[in-house]
Amino acid sequence: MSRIVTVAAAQLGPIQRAEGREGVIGRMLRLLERAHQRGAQVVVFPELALTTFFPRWYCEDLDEADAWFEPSLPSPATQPLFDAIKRFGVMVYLGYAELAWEPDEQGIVRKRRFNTSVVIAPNGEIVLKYRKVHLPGHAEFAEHRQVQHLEKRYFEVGNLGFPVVRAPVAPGVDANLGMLICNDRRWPEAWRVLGLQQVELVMLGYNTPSRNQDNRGFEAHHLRVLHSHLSIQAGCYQNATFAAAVAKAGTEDGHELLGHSIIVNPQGEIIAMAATWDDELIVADCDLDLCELGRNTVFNFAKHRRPEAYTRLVEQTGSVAPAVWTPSV
Ligand code: CDV
Repeated sequence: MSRIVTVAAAQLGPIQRAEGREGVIGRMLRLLERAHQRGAQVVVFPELALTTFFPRWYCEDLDEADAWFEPSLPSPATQPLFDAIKRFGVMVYLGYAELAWEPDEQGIVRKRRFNTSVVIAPNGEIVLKYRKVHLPGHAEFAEHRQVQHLEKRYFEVGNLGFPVVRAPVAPGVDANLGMLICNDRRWPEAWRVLGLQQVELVMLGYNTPSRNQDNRGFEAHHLRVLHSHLSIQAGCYQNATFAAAVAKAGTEDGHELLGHSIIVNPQGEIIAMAATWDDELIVADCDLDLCELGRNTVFNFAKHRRPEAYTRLVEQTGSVAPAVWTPSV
């Protein structure tokens, strides 16, 4: 019997800074209802799905940014989403800004902020939580940039690793579920940690500007989508997994975010893609048994991996210049 799960990528169009949670949740509820009507059992929303992509805005005092964060889930604002999840009986990936009071590395309980995603079960319980590891951007106001990208200011590096869990996703079908958030998709190490746990469906949300905003070199506009898709397709192929990669898209607070949300199979093929920069649903049937081929052949990790040759990967962060060869005569 095949293990088919119907997956929906629920792309969101822009969320303006002035738009309140209520408006956003209303849009998400409409997408959830349509996903349910189209038979979806798993619905994936973008990174930081409840607000504008606020790391483009500088706040001197971090506490001023608290309105963009969720101190609990469900919260009064997100309760309607949890109610709809139960009503439609779907599983949901939700990206949000998490405010947590918890001990730091010194054991001191303090206010902590993470760029987080959760998988919510059809009964409303949290199945799995992930906190973004690869935080792009900078922590201080950057004069050279036209648009700020202050993720390193607003968030701490995620401290939950890259967890994978096996959970029921459809009648009679359990799946190995993992998560990434936006910039993580560009790092093969992150995918491999999921692959080493036999992940079968990677859910990931993203907010990616359609131009390189660093202003320190030229990157052609059209390469932005290529690099996003290339990373996701390679991650799926090399780890024999499906992925649903879901964008926030369109002109948000005057700045373009690329859309092009995709669902990818374990061969690395795009099997569904968004065509707009608006709220849009794409749906694909994913037969999880297709993960077996790669996992048992080319990417049979137990047979072919050589961790003893990979020590640099965990012992070194930045690259170093290689040894220099010079001709003997
Ligand atoms: N939200 C992100 O992580 N965005 C990054 C941008 C800054 C390049 C990304 O990798 O898409």
